[in-house]
Amino acid sequence: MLSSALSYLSASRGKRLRPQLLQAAARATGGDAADTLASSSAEAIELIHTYSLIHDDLPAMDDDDLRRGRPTLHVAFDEATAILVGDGLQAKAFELIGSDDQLSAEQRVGLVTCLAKASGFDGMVGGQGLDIEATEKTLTLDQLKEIHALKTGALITAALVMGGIVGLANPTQKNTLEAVGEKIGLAFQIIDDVIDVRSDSATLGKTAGKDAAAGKSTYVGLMGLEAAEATAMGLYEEALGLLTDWGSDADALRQLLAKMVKRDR
Ligand code: GRG
Repeated sequence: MLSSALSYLSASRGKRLRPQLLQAAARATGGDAADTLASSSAEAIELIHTYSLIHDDLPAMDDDDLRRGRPTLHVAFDEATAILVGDGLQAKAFELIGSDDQLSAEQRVGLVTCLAKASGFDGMVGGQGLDIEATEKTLTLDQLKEIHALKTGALITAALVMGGIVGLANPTQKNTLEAVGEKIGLAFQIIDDVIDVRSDSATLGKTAGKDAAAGKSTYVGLMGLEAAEATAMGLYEEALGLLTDWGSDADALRQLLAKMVKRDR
């Protein structure tokens, strides 16, 4: 059963933004060789992201039946399978990094620690907990930002910082990558709310309008559509501005930042 569920998952890939970000940050700081070296970490972060979507779709969480244009895993199989696949993907992520002998021991420890922190109580899981608590409550903009910084932003920031670890970034570069991650992570989430209103389920590959219908605060609900979009674009410009002094090795990263905000799904 688990292997059929894994085949089902691999037939419906998402946009793979986090692995692309990680590899682009590795290239920006360590060139071509670092991009190649980053492949295990890139795969690992996508596994964590995929696990989070599977668990988020479960009836006890967001209870959704459509993801990446197909029935969610617990609908196509059953809840026990979806829980186990999520758990297994999470463990596999750390195994991939820990067993990559092309990376130094120091890099592996740094990568595992960064990914674990961003996924756990101080990151994605903590944000998901706050998000569940906030259902049916009207939040302030700052409260919404705090939830999304943890739930969505932490993993996006980790992708950039992990790329820096593989690329042997210096402390200044690492700080810049972290700051870029915070800005683009928030912009990405705001655009998610914008396209959730503008788009339909067929384009999104997931149920459109779900958050507002479930009584959740959204950026569009709190700010209005145009202000939300303008805020996201402003954050994107700020993120890009942080990379002004970076050379052509950062071009792939710049292009990805644009892709994260100029999207319709
Ligand atoms: C269950 C521990 C746990 C956490 C779930 C990430 C998350 C936390 C929930 C997902 C809810 C959601 C739809 C958030 C909006 C932003 C987001 C993460 C969108 C999905 O990411 P994409 O667009 O998806 O990169 P693809 O399918 O392209 O990989």
